Amino acid sequence: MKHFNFKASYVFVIVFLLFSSLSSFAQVVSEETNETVSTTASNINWLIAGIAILLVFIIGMVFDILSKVGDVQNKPVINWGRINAVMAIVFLVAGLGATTWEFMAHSKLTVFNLPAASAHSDEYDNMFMITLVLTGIVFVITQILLFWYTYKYKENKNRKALYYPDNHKLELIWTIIPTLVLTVLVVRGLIVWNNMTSNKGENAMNIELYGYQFAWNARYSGADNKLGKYDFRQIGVVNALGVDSLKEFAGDDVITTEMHVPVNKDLYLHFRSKDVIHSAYMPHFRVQMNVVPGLPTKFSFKPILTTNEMRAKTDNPKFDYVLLCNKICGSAHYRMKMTIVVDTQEEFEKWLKAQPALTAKGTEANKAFSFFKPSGLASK
Ligand SMILES: [Cu+2]
Repeated sequence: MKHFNFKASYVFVIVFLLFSSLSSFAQVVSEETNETVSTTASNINWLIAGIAILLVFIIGMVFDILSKVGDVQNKPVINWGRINAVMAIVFLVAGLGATTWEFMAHSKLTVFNLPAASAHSDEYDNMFMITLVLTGIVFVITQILLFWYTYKYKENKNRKALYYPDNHKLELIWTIIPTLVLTVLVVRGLIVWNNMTSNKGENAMNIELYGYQFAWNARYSGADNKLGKYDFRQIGVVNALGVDSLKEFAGDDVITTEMHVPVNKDLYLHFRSKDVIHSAYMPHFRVQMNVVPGLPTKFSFKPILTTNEMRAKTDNPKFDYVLLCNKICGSAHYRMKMTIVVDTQEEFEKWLKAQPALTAKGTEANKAFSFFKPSGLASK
């Protein structure tokens, strides 16, 4: 920019004036409707707006004077081209430095530093890292080129811009290479995803996770390993999940507020929401699934480390696996959390037997049940 355009600064000031006065006006109106709020805050807002407008005016006038001085001397006082070029390099170095720092500082806080806690964790992490490294390399190269060329080709009176409308070879290269790379990433991702989410067969234990504002319930399928039917019309104070306990398979179902799962056992999770869209997120197991009203979703996984083993490995006696909601679903979304306890087989069976089933008959059936002996399913 050769001269600072004073007309542009006028437009900027008018827009700023309009915006700040409108927002202050809105604040005053909203405060007048609430008598308990004092007008001090709105007075301060007006003061800040006034000072800001004054500052913009003063800065605009200083640049205008400098540009006029440049006109008189026939030599610009401020070399905007050079300032822009230097700022590009400053931005590049600071940006890459900040990115590196961000990765070093925050990667220590991620679950990637903990041992893999589910059977599919390694495959998932591997895929994540490949994508991160590939996109990271492209990110660094493109940022360096972008800012370096901004610096290299800064304004120069002795240089004329080259008219270079298109280059088919270049466009083919930057279309085909990303297409091939993305195809490989997406296809591999699909294979891993299908493998992760598919039902692992009859031996997988069916558990339902029921989300609502703002908590979770787990429902175990009991001795028959089949979740009983539910009906939203039956949801009420007593029957929070709307499970029809008179229907087939429902009597032995167990509803809990803490989730216990046995280690090294395939689990088949069924997600259901009562009200809005939630997202069941179990970061240590690399599991996340949307929980949508009216649309049951599913996910399967196998925990491979018990809570106690994880506590020993991480040297953190307070460690707990968690189920979080990863979708902002309302005012208390942040506390929509449930503890997950990964037990040994014996511990889990003992815990489950201590939980009451929906009906007394179901409790009897569960007492004689062992999840790890499908042939031993109790009935009579
Ligand atoms: Cu939620």
